[in-house]
Amino acid sequence: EECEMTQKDEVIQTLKQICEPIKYKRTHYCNELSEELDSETVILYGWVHKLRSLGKLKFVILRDRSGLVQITVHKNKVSKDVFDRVEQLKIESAIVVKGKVVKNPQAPKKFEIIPEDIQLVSITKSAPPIDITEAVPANLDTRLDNRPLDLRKPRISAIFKIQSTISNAIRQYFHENSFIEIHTPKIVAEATEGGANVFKVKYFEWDAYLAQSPQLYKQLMLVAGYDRVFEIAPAYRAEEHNTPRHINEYISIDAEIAWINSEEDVMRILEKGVKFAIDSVLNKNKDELELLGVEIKSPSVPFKRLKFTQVVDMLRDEGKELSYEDDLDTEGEKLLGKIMKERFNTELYFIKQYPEGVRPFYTMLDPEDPRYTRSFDLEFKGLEITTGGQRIHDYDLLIERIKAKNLNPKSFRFYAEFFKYGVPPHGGFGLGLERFTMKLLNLNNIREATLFPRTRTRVTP
Ligand code: AMO
Repeated sequence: EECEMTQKDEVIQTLKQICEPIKYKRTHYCNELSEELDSETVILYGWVHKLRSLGKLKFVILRDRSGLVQITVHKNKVSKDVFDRVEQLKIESAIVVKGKVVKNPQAPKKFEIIPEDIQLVSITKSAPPIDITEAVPANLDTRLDNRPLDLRKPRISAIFKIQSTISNAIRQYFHENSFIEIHTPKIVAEATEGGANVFKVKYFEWDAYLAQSPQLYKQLMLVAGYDRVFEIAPAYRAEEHNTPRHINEYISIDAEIAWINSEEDVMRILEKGVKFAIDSVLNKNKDELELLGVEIKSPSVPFKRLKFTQVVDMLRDEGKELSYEDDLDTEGEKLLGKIMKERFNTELYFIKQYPEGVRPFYTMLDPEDPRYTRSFDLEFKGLEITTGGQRIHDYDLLIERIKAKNLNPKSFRFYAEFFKYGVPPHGGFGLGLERFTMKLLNLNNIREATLFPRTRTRVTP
C-alpha cells in the first residue's frame, strides 16, 4: 500500500512539473524588438535556434514565429541561476526569457537581450534529425519526413505566411464582391473531372468517391438561387505519377457566378482576384519575400488572352508538333510561358476556347464553332493554375453532353434533374492554392507549397 502511495505521489509530481505554468506573459515577438527599446524589460517565448559557448560568455539565439533575437549571457552579468539554466539548454528547446534590451553596436541587430530569468518550458529530448538553421542541408524527402521540424525554419514558414495572405485576400475579395461562402460534400457519388484519377471510398454498402472538385455542387448552389458562391476546401486527385506539379490532396479555391453572358465575365472576376492576392502579398509580406529572395511585381489587368488555336500556331512556329484537338502537354505549356515572358513580358495569361474533346461534359460549347468551348485556363509562368469557363445551363443540352462523353445520365440525375427548373447562365473557376503559391514564389516543387503533402508515396506526417 505504501508503495502504491509513493507511486501516485511520483505521478503527481511529474504531472505538476510538466504542467508548470508559464511564469510571465509575453510582451513582444522577436521582430517587434529594436535598439529603441534600450533598457526596457521584455518577455519572449520561443525556441533555442542556436547556442554558442565561449566559457563565461554564452549566446542563445532565440527564435519565435516572427524572427530571431540574440540573448547574451555573461557569467558575471546574470544570476547564477540563469547561468546554470543556460548551461542546461539544448538546441530547439522551448523557453521563456525575461530580460533587458541593451544597445550593442556589435550585436547582429544592434541590440541584445540580457536575461534576468529563463524558464525551461520543454527541453528537447534528442537532437533534431534535421538542422533548423539550414547550415546542414537536407533533401526534400528527409525534410518532409520531418515536416513539423522543417516548418520551424524561418524560410519555410515564410512560404506559409504568404500562403495565409493569399487565401485571406481571396476570401476578402469574394466577400467584397457579394459572394456567399459555401461548404460542399467531399464524399460524393460521381467523378466530375473524368474517372481516371478519382479515389474510391467504401461508403457503408455503396461505393463513393472523394470529391475531385466541388464542381457539381457549386453549380447546384446557383440552381438554388445563390448567384455568387465560393469555397476554399480540399480536393482529391488519385494522380498515379509523382510530378513536381501534382499532389493528391490540394486546396481548391472555387467560384461560381450566375447571370453571365460568357466566360469573359468569369475571367474578369478571376484576374482581379489574382491581382488583389498578389498585391496583398506585396503589402503584407515584405520580410518574408526578402527572406525568400523573391521579387514580385503587381500584375496589370486585364491579363492577356490567347485562343487555344493561336497557342497551337505559336508553338508550331517554335517547332513543336501539336494538333488543334489535343490538350497542351507540360513541355508546350512551359515553352509558351517562355514565349509570353520574352515577347510580351507577361507571366499571367489566359488560354481560352479549348477543344471540346479535352473539356468535361458540363462545359458550354462555343456557339460560333461547337468544336471548341467557352472555357479557359489561367497560366502563371508556364503552368496552369486555374481552369474555368461557362457551364451548360440547358437541361437537354446537358443530357446530350453527358451521353456524348459516354457517361450515364442516370448517374448524374442528382445534378442534371434540377436543370429542368429555371437555371441562369453561369460559369466559374477552380484555382489551385498550392500551384499559385509555388509559381508566385518560384518554388520548384508543389510540395514546397503544401504543409503536409499527400503524394503517391506519402500519407504521413
Ligand atoms: P481542374 O481539374 O483543371 O478543373 O483543376 C483546377 C485547378 O486545380 C489545381 N489542381 C491541382 N493542384 C495540385 N495537384 C493536383 N493534382 C491538381 N489538380 C488540379 C490546378 C488546376 O488548375 N471543376 C474544374 C474547375 C472549374 O471549371 O471551375 C476543375 O476542377 O491549379
